[in-house]
Amino acid sequence: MPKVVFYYFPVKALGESGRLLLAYGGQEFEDRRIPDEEWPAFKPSMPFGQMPVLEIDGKKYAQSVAISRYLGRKYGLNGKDIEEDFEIDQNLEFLLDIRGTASVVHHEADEVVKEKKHEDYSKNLYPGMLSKLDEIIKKNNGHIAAGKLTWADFVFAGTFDYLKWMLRIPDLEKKYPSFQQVVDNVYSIPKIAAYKEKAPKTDI
Ligand SMILES: N[C@@H](CCC(=O)N[C@@H](CS)C(=O)NCC(=O)O)C(=O)O
Repeated sequence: MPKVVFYYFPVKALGESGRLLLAYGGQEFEDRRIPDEEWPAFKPSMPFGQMPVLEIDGKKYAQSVAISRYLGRKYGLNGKDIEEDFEIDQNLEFLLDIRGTASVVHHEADEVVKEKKHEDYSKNLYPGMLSKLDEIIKKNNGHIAAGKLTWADFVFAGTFDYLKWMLRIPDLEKKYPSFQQVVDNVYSIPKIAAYKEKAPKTDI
């Protein structure tokens, strides 16, 4: 059995999909949740000076989506051919576009500009993007792509609370019940339910 360590901050955010996929694969791992005050000591040892980082027998794997794609392939959660793999990547990229847009607003240093942008995007941008995502998920029977469970569903489920927080829409799943379906499809898997039960509870 390889020695596996998963390094991230004590939140779900960009790290949870990796943790969920390891749990899905039945892979035991050390869940290293590094508190902010300890981070400076770890930062230089990480491939991009950031987390999440997956370590397998001393080899480090970085970038959250690359880690999820890798684990997805390992555990048979990828597409059946390059067409399905493309669809998974394509639809996931769109989810990342939504989060990335909200993240730019979230990290805006000027509070006045930030609030103006948030108001503008909430009215003119997010509804169209979220409706499109809703349409995609409905077409895929409660999944991100390929009409079946794939690693992209784990990325969605693992980052969902973070996405809601970034968008400042705490009841997002009430507006788009299809989003909750993706989350439920992942969290109802027995190994994932068992992981959730013992994992630390965090807001995002
Ligand atoms: N593209 C990277 C982004 C990783 C990232 O932004 N990590 C943040 C936490 S969510 C981080 O490590 N921040 C600490 C730092 O940059 O020093 C990924 O998806 O893994």
